[in-house]
Amino acid sequence: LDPTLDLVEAINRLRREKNAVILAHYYQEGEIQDLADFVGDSLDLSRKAAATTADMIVFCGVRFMGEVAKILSPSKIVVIPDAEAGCSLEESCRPEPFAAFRAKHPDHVAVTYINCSADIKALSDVIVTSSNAEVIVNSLPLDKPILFAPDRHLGAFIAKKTGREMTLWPGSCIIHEQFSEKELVKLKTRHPQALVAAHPECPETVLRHADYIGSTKGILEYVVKTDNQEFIIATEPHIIHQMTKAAPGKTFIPAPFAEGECASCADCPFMAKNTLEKIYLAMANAGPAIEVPEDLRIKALKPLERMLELSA
Ligand code: CIZ
Repeated sequence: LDPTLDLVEAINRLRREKNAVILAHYYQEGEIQDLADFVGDSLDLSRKAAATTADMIVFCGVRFMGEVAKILSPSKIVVIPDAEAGCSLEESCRPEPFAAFRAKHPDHVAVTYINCSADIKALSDVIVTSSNAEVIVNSLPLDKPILFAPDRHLGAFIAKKTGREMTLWPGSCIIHEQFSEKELVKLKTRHPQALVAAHPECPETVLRHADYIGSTKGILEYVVKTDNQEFIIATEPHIIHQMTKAAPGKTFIPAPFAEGECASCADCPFMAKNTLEKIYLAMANAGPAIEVPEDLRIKALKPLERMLELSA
């Protein structure tokens, strides 16, 4: 690439020429969030993907999010800046062992977190995000036990909230898993006025110190509307970019990992693969493009549509 190229200008030109819409997750770098047409969580971004009239969807997040966009909008070109932007939760749940897990519990409803591959979605009854998991689980027939995959912390949190019996897949997010209870307690003593907002992918040992537990969107709304100046944020810290924009006078402190760990270690390494340069190239080359074989797409679409209906 020409080093003098103004990437933002070039991306804006391609956005017009290709009739593209740029979607960015809250965990993206601030400069990517600022460039996007829509910034949000995977639920809101899937709704945008399903409703768009654009010809090209540029999904700045991780691969499974682009895959959801393609499943919902198969006639669109869906590109992602980096084909290697995976997800540890997706990795933890492979189709063969998941099919065996289902087969072992034939009377259970399979409720699956959106952080998984299209193959796993195709084997599921309903998909959830952290924004709608509680509502969706509450809507399921009471006589049906539930299988929840792949995030065991989110599953345990939802089981506790809803009082539903759940068998959990043993997966977790490499980032949320590492927030340290001990360091969080130490941080709270240094900031006694700070309220703690945590994502339900965090272990229970962290959640027990939280004043609010919710999805990225929920946490964002909480810090904006709560009459307090200081918050400790236990999720991927790039969401602080939106918090600072929405509540400029407030202070947001990223929750810590274990003592001695780097300050930015809670940055998701998969989300961080996306850069302005790669966005520009993905738009110019119409790739890496997400492709989902039609038979798989139809199977994965069903539980996604069920999610959209149940959380409308
Ligand atoms: O659903 C999402 O976008 C994720 C990965 C987290 C959240 O809470 O929004």
